[in-house]
Amino acid sequence: MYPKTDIRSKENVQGLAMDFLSVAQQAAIASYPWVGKGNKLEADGAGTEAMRNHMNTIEMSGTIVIGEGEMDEAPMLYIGEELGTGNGPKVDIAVDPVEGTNLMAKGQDNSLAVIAVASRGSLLHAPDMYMKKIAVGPKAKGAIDLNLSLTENMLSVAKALGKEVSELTVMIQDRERHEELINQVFELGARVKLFSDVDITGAIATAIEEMDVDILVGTGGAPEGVLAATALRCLGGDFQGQLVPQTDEEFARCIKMGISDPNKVLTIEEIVKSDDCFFVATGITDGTLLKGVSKKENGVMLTHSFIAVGGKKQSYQFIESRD
Ligand code: VTB
Repeated sequence: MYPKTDIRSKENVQGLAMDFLSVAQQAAIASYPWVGKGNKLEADGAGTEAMRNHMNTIEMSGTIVIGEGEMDEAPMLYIGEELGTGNGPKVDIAVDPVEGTNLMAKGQDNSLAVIAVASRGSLLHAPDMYMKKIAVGPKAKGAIDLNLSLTENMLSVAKALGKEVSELTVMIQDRERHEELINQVFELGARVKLFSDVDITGAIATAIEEMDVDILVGTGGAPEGVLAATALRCLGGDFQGQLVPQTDEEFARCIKMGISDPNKVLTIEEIVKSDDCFFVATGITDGTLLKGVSKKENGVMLTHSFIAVGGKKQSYQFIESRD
């Protein structure tokens, strides 16, 4: 029999991975009725409620460090909310019950339910603001520096990968603020892969060979940055992030959340301080990483999930499940 309780009694965070896989699956299934219905709030509410209910049954003492709100904004999962039975491992939890809410409300591809879990105190408490990000897969670990230009990073990543710089593919969110980054890719004769939303998928793609992406770069949400950094830590890739507080108020919020130098470039080890972590995602709508939820005969719900666990193995799995 699977020695579930033994793993937990050793306070092993990773022993919770299968429980959280189920949390992500249930959140995706709960949001499914809202796909393409133009109602972001209902979709988010359904996913959130499913996550909360399932997380509360898990033998752990969990604290939300990245959620949907920064205060008690019920029904959203809020930062500081405590979940689980109170027994078992003490963990930090980052969630996005519906990542890509706009996409899913419009019935478009690439929305996901995502969760990152790590031992207590090891995830950056990122405020909901922009973060500059760069991500690469395992072969280019150590070859990135967000203090340098994208051109310099591309030259260094190409060298690490043993490729010509013109052979690189760089994923960038299709936004006006990224015009300068996109031009740098073109000037080197390399390829961009622009996407509308969900930069977590782009970051993960750098660590999965079949997805043919070498670098993810751009400015997106800081919470999504922590989720992506956890995935890459598990996959053996690399990630750097720099918060971009745009007002005095945002700067003050960083300080309040314990970030003493909000303008500092943070390494993956500073964003996710432990290998005792894991990342789970379940597709809501079809996407480049995962297929979405679908309803089969007799009401059976088919889901597709991705799970990566930190530590020595740095492995990942794709899981198809019928519920
Ligand atoms: C970013 C990105 C997310 O929304 O937060 C983006 O990290 C918001 O960017 O993955 P804009 O303000 O330019 O719309 C996502 O794409 C989806 O939540």
